[in-house]
Amino acid sequence: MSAHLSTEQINAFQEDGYLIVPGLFDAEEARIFRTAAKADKAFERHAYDLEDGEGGTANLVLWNKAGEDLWGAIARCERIVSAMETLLADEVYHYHSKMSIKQPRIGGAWSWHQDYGYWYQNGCLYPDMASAFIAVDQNTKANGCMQVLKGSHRMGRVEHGRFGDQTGADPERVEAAMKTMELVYVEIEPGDTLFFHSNTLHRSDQNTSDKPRWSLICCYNTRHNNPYKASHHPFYEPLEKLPDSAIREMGSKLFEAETDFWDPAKDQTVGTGKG
Ligand SMILES: O=C(O)CCC(=O)C(=O)O
Repeated sequence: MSAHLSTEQINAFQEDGYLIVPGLFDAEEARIFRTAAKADKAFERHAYDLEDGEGGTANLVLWNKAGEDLWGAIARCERIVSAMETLLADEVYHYHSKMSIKQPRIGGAWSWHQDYGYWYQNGCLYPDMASAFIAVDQNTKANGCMQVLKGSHRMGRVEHGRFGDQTGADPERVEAAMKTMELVYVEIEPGDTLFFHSNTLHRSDQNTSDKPRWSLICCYNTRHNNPYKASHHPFYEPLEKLPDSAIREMGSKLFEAETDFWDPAKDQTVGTGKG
């Protein structure tokens, strides 16, 4: 599928704060993602736990550099990067990627938050940032698919922190927003992609099913929004785009050799572990 977004798709992203592109990656590419992800022991070794406070545990594997491997090829592919540049109206660079893993029955929930709620702390002046959430497994309500609050990016950044026993966006604001904005469950098939703005409120439930829910999330910042201070995510550096065909070519290459995984225990800079 080409990277070209229609005017309707661009308008929908601007209006709603998200855009779902079914089949952005075809069945063969989706099969490569799933096979490579599940076979790669690096994900087991580098995954860290995020307790959801309700008895579940979400796992995250995070890396900053989009390298010369399959995961780098996805993050750098023309299809995603050009779409991001269209949606954010500037050159973009790779801010980080992460594999969000919810194991069957125990995979944890994510509470309501905006990514910019956290990325703001990293010295990014503008919310001109976005993510591409690519389904590796089928994402359903039962296995804890993403939920977005349609149009919530237009609220601007909501205060984030610890509120009672919850961490995330201010629950009073979220509750008010939920009265006027539509809650959308992003049930998608492998290879389908959700583009979402960094101020879009999102969450997901625990995985109560027998099926895993793995999703790859590639996050981008714009060149004009180069952070004014150092954090656990990078400053602007030009992203070398790859042709879409690189995904199939890289499919068989090793993952870990190229990837500089982030370990929260070894990093003293500000960071919540939530990406
Ligand atoms: O994987 C999910 O369900 C949510 C992940 C997320 O919100 C995040 O990484 O910021």
